[in-house]
Amino acid sequence: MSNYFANVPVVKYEGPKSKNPFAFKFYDAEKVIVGKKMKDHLKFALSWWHTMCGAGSDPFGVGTMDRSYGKSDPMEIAKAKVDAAFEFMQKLGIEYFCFHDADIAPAGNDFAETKKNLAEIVDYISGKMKETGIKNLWGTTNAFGHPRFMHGAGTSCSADSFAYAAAQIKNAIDATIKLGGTGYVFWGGREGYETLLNTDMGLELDNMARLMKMAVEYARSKGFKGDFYIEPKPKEPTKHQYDFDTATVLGFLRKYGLDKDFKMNIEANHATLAGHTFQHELRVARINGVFGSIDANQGDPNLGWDTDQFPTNVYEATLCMYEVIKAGGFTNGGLNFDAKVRRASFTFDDIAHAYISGMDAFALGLIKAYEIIEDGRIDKFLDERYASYKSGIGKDIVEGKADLEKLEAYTLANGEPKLESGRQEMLEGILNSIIFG
Ligand code: XLS
Ligand code: NI
Ligand code: NI
Repeated sequence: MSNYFANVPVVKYEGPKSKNPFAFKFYDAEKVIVGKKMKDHLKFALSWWHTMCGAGSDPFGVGTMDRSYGKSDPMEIAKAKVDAAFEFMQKLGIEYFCFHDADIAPAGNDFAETKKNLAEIVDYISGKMKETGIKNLWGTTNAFGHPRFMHGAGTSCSADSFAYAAAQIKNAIDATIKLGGTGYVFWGGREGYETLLNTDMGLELDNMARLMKMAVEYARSKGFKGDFYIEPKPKEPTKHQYDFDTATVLGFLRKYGLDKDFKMNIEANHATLAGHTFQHELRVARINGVFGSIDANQGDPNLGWDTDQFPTNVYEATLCMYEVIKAGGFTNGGLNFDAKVRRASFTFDDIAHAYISGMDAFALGLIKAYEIIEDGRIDKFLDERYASYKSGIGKDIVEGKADLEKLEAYTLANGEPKLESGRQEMLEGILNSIIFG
């Protein structure tokens, strides 16, 4: 094993009283909770882009972190990143990783060279995976960073840019299949618009669907059995992103007949950018049978952009895990930390602290979500709140045995509805008593 994270030991569970910054306080990987190990409930994944590549630059300043791992040749840097990534995952007990093609291998002078670089690094990663048992959660392509995608990729006005994106997707799918990934993500980085004055929205959406269909057909023809995901986000980098939120994406998938192959990769900070809660997005996915995977992070309520902070908010994590449990848990998906340390947290130690805090927050979230379910008061309240649909006229409505005339007759006979309190404050108190009790 390499030793890039020299101060970081193999991180162990020491319990809530531990003051060791390099120990888990709540995440006890092997502990069985309701029939499954914590690590299998949570399926934590490392995001290659933020963790191995992100150097801390922002619109006002250059990077503060050296991510060259002591090398200068781009392919050597890429291999050192692989060594460092596997060292980090082994030390933290993280069993999955997620990547963009561009994070793992450098671009060459032309597409053929880029393709060759990617294949070489994929082989190198493959070797490390065999040695360590670490797995790929999902892969994707970066079709938003390069100037050739300034107008979008699948939604570009340029058919050549569309073709280039398609070529990248083909190779990123090959890489994902080679690495045994169980998912392939579409995050519509620049699939949106800045102004409708220059945008043929209808053609752009049709083309985006065409590209996704091509990806599904190609991957399935190569034996890919995993899930495709769309990762909704309402804005940033474009003013309006087409994959605005889960509900919008569902409409798109159904219109183009893509709903059998695609699920959602829900990102916490994207949910809040869309004016929703994280739990809302998860709930919409769950009730529509398209819950797939999670990009775990958090934003800052005072900042209106995708700050991608490591998630430490236990309320959010608890309500998230409540939805995950109700959705039946993860199958092909998992919890990918699409999160980055702050610019001033520039040491390798900070990355470990960040993951430890995030993993502990979600471990607590898992424990507390099961406590909510075992306690039963919230689920019981919910059940009783809708009891009027279990018998009488409510049952008729649900079973399709009521029409407007019947309901008019019912109303004439029964008069004003008798309503009950929604008890929001009481329920919030129950939640607190479970989280802190
Ligand atoms: C950006 C997205 C991105 C995707 C992968 O906001 O979260 O990181 O997860 O392309
Ligand atoms: Ni993301
Ligand atoms: Ni994001």
